Amino acid sequence: MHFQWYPGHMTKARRMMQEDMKLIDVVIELVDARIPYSSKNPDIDELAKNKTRVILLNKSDLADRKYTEQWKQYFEGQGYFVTLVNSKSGNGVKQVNDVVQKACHEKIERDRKKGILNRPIRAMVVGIPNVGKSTFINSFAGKASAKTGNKPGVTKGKQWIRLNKNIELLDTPGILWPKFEDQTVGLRLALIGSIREEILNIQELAFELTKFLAQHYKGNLSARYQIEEVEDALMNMNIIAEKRACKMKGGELDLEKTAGFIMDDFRNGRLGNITLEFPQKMDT
Ligand SMILES: Nc1nc2c(ncn2[C@@H]2O[C@H](COP(=O)(O)OP(=O)(O)OP(=O)(O)O)[C@@H](O)[C@H]2O)c(=O)[nH]1
Ligand SMILES: [Mg+2]
Repeated sequence: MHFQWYPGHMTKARRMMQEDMKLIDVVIELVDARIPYSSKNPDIDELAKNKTRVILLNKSDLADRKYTEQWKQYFEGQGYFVTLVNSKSGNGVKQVNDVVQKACHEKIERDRKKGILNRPIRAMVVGIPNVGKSTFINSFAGKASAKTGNKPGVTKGKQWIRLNKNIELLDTPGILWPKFEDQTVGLRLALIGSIREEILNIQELAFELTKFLAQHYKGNLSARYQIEEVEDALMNMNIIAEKRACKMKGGELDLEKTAGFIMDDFRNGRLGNITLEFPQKMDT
């Protein structure tokens, strides 16, 4: 499978983010809890060096809780402050404030010694496309943000959104690029739907998914489609097509269509809570 990427204006965006870094205290990085490694940008470590780092394991509602906890510990072991969120429902979003306060504890203490009290922490939200940055910001900010978000008259310079009395957010969420060169990463991003559909072969994706499920989540397909699962991934796709009477005009099984609804079910959590990569394999 070949993945095409569109790095385009990447260099410029990177330079802008580098500038913005000077203005902030803490970087809040969103990763997808189903693929915390593959959805994490490698450049950010260089860009955000010397910054306090918070990782949000977003879309945790779709991931496998057991592994999400393992990923949390994994990143904590690397010095990050980590918490689980579901930005869509708002679950865990409130706790982000506490985590950010904790992460910035030293800075707050330093301020206090200098006599600066209650200066809001300045944060930047970053993450790869589609990871949920906007959803998170909206959820975190609540309704109040609209009022204070766009100050009229500020034509140049940065704009800050006051999330609450403790945190201000630089208004442009930083878009980062995933690890382009790694095809496994590409596959996993495609599986969760982070890469544009048109450039991918849906049947191949569904095949890779069913193969993975047979290895790590045996029984999930049976539960969803009421089938007897077998070892062979392609065979399972055929069985599902048969079960759903998913056929073309000539009576042949329509695997394209079958692949489509399998992927759709997966991405919407209807195949269960699934994590596609595990921390113990990422330690290299
Ligand atoms: N299930 C679930 N879906 C989520 C969650 N957070 C975001 N989404 C969905 O993910 C999709 C992308 O969310 P956005 O907030 O637009 O992502 P983004 O990072 O701002 O994307 P770009 O602006 O393209 O970089 C939307 O369909 C959201 O509803 C979550 O925690 N759980
Ligand atoms: Mg967005």
